[in-house]
Amino acid sequence: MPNVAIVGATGAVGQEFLKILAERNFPVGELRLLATKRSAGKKMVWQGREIEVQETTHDSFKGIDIALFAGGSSSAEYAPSAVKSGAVVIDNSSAYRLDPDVPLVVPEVNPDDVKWHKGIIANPNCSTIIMVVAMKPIFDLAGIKRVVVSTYQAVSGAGREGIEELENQVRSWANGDELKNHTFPYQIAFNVIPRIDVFQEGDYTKEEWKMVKETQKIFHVDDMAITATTVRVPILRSHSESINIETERKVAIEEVKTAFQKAQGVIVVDNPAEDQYPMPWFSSDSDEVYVGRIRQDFSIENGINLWVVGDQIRKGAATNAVQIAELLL
Ligand code: 2RA
Repeated sequence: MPNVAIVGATGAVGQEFLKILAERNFPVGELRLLATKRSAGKKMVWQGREIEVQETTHDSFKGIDIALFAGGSSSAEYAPSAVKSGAVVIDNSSAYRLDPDVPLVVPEVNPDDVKWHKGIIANPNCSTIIMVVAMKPIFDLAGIKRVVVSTYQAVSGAGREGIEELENQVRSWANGDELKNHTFPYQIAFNVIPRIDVFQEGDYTKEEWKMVKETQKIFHVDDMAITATTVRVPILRSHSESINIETERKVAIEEVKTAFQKAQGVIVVDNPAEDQYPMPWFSSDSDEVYVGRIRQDFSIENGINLWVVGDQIRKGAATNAVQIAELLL
């Protein structure tokens, strides 16, 4: 059985790794939990085993077969050491995603890309993963010419601090206290913030460029036209996305619906007559991407509109990484 290390084991994604490894009965020999110095010494119980969290160092990976990195700056620092020790790294940070020597993998979309890894496999950004799972059935059916996406991203995308900030602000508001913000640039409770991560080229944010460039890499279509607006909303842990797709070929909307019914990793919730559509409150804590509001875009020749929701911590991060590890096995 492979020996597995989790780097960033005490954070929101790290904790989800523990849950998902257990839920999916992933075979684990030794489980090594690594984190910053601050968390070292903490004890955690996983599947009846008590495990002490260790500080991540360059020597932490001896004997490890698979290293799951939860994200953050530790990846750029320690992933090369893990690879040198003989581990395969599955990395949830953005450090290696666009590196041409590193496959960027969503198992429902491009599973074969794991085959050419050289020690590191990158897990895409959460909003990208959720979008590409929903794009895949349409891509296979009719080809994709252009995508216009607007996201409604949960505070969990900013980790445990993001979740705590929203909870604290709601509590402060209920108590009549001042609302304080540290993680987000403005108050997030009862607000939406149309900026995730830093501004970059053309006044697009880093998150928006991730959705463009990562999607092109995953589908191996460098010139797929994609434009994104990414927005933080006061939701705890599922991201929602309004996706407009222009296809290469004309397809009937019924064909699209049938393709979604058969698609891997997708649950269709689309019954306007019964007022049913995906919503983040109901999709949280599950591994599938929920697709609904499937309808023709009447403003162009070959257009489709979708409303897509997925748990950011699970399919958007930890589940996708564990699925990649399953492909490796
Ligand atoms: C966010 N995409 O939602 C980020 C997390 N990877 O902030």
